[in-house]
Amino acid sequence: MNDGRNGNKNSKEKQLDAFKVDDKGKKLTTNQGLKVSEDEFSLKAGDRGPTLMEDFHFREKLTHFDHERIPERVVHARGFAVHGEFQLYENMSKYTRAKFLQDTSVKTPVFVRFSTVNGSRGSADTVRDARGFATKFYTEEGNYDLVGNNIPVFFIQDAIKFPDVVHAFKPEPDNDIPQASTAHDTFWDFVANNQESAHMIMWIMSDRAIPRSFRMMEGFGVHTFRFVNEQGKAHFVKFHWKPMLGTHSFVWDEAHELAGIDPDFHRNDLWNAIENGHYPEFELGVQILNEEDEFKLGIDILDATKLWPEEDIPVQIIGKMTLNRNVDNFHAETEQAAFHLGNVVPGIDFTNDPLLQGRLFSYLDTQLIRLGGPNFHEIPINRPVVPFHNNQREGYHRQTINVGKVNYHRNSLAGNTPAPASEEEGGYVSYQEKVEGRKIRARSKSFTDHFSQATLFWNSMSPTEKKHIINAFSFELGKVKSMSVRQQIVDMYANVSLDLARAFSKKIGAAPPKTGGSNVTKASPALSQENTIFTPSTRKVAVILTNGFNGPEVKYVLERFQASGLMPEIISENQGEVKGRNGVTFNVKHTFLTAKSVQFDAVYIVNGSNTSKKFNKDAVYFIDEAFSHYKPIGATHEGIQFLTINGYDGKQGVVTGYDIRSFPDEFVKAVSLHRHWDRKII
Ligand code: HDE
Repeated sequence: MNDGRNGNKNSKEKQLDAFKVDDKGKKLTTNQGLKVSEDEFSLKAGDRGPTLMEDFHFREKLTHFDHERIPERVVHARGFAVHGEFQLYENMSKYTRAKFLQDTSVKTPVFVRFSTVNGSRGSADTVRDARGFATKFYTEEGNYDLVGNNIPVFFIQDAIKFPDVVHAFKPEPDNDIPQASTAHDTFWDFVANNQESAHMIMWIMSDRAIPRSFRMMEGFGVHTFRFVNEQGKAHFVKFHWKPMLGTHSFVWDEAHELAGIDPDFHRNDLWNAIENGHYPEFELGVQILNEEDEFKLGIDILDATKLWPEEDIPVQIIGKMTLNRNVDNFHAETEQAAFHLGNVVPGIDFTNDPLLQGRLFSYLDTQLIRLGGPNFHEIPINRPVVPFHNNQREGYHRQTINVGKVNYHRNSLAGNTPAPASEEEGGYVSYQEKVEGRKIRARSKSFTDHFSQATLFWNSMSPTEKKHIINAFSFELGKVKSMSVRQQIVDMYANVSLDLARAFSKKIGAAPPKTGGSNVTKASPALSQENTIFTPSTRKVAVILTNGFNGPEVKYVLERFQASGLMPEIISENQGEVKGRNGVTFNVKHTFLTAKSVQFDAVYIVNGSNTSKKFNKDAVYFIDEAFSHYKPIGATHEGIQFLTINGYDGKQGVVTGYDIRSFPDEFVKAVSLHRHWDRKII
C-alpha cells in the first residue's frame, strides 16, 4: 500500500497503527485465542452424522458472520474515504483562534469521506445526485468535522423537513423503486409543493450532479458559520474546497452507462490515483463577512438555500489538503467513521441557520443506532489524537478502563478533576450572541424568495450547460407518471426562466407556461464549470493498438503523454503483449471485452499492420461512443486512415498526427480541454 509520507507517520497514523493486526503467517485461532485444528468441517457424530451442539468453533464463526452488517447510513450510505493532511498557507488569527488555522508549518491529519446521498450502500457511483464531502480534521484541540456537499445550497431551509425530503427522494415506499434516482413521482411532487428547493434542484439537474471524479469536484460547508478570534470578535464564514484538477463532469449518457459497466467508477478512480501517487489536492477557501454586513447581500445568510456569489465576496484560499493514503480496512475506517457538525474547536462556532441547528442534533443521534451505542468515539477512526477525560464510563462496548471511584463533578476526592478548562486554557466558550424573540413556528419573511438565486444559477450557465439542464429536467420529468406533477414543475420553473420551462415542457408533453419570467439579470461566472481549471493531469487515455505498429514512434508518443500527466492504457486484441516493429512491445491492459470508452477521458488510435475485421468493428463502436460523448480523439499511423474512412477526421477535438513530433502536444491540449462541446453530433 502506498503510504504517501514515505514512512513519516502523522499523529493519527501512529494512533491507528496501535490497532492494526496483520494475520499473515499466523495460526488460526478462535476469538478467545485458542488455536484451531480444522476449519473446513463442522464437528459431527460420524462421517454422515448430525452436527454437534458442542462445536464452539462452528458457532462462534457463524454467529459472527450472522452479525456482520451494521445499518447503513440513512442518507449518504454509499461512500468512500481516504486519509490525508491539511496545511495552512496563511495565519488566520485575525479571524479565528482555531489552532489548526494559525501555524503554516503544522500538518493536520484528515480523514475525508465522499459519498452519494440517495442510493443504498451497493448503488452505483455515477448516478445523478449531490455528493457528500465530509472532512474530519484531527487537530491538537480535538476533532473538527466539516461535513459538506459538492453543492453550496440545500433542498430545504429548516431541519424539521429533512425526513420529508429524504422520504420523497428515496425509493418509493410501496415497491422500493427506483434505486438511487430522483426520477420519480414522489420526489418531483415534493419539489412542486416545497418550492424552497428550486435553487438546489437547478444544481441537481446540472452537470455538478454527475462529477467525473471525487477528485474533480468542489466542496462546500453550505451553512454560514462563525469564526471567532482571540479577542472574541466574530465574522461570518462560508467554507469551500477547490479541487486543483478543476471541476469536471460526465455527460449524462456516459454516467448512466458507467453505472452498469463500472458501478465503482469513483471508488476505483480515487483508490488508483492514490495508489499511483497522484495525490488529490483541494485548497481550502473561506468567504468572510463582517457581522455589520449581515444584510448587505440582499439575502438572508441564515437561509441554506442561498449562496454568496464569489464575485461579491471573493473566496480567500487559506490552505491545502492532500489526500495521500487509502484505508486499510473499509469497514473499520470508512463504514465506522462518524461525522458530526457539533465537532468543533475553539474559534469556530455556529449561526442560527435552522438547518444547521437541526443537523447539530441529528448526526450524534444517528450514530447511536448505526454504531450501536454511545461509545463510538472510542472506535479508532473516530478517536481524537488528543486524550479525552470526562465522567462518562458505561454503555455498550466501552473500551477505556477509567480508574478510580470518582465519576462525577464537582468532587473533592479527585481534587475536583477532571475540571473544565478556562478559555485561556483552551476551553470551548460559545460565542455570546445576543438572542431574543417569541417562540414561533414560522418561516422568516427573509426566507421567502425561492427563485432569484435559481435564476442567477441559470444565467451563469454556458449554452452547453443550459442544454444539459434542459435535458436533465426532460429525463427526470419524463419518468414521472403524474401529468399534474409534470405541469406543476413547468409552472414552478417558469418563475426561474421562461426559456428553461418552455424548453422542457415541450419534451415532456406538458403545456408551456403561460406566465412567469424573472427580472434577475445577474450572473455569477464562478458557477459555470467552463471557468474552472483545465489540466491534462491524470486523464486516462485508451490507446488502441494491434501487432505491427510503428514501435519507436508510438513509444515516443506515449512517453510524451506520460510526461504531460496523461495515463495511457493499451487496448488490443488479446491481453498479454502487443508487438510493434523494431522490437518494441507493450503490456496490454484491456481488450474490447473488458474496457468500454466511458472508462476513459480520451482515445488515441494507432492500430497496426494487422487488424482483423472484428477488431475494426469493435474499434468503430468504441470511438463512436467516445466521439458522441465529446471526448478528444487522436490518431497516428494506420489510425489516421481508420479515422478518415469512418468520417471522424477534421471534426472538433479530433487530432491527427501526421507530424509525430508535434502530435503529443496537440493531443495533450485537446485532452486538457476535457470535452469538445461544439462538435457536431448527429
Ligand atoms: Fe446530512 N446527515 N443532514 N447533510 N450529511 C447525515 O449522518 C442531516 C445536510 C452530509 O460521510 C447523517 O452519519 C439532517 C446538509 C454528509 O459519514 C444524518 C439534515 C449537508 C453526510 C444526516 C442534513 C449534509 C451526511 C446520516 C438537514 C451538506 C455523510 C449518517 C438539517 C452541508 C457523512 C450520518 C459521512 C450524513 C442528517 C442536511 C451533508 C442522518 C437532519 C445541508 C456529507 O445524521
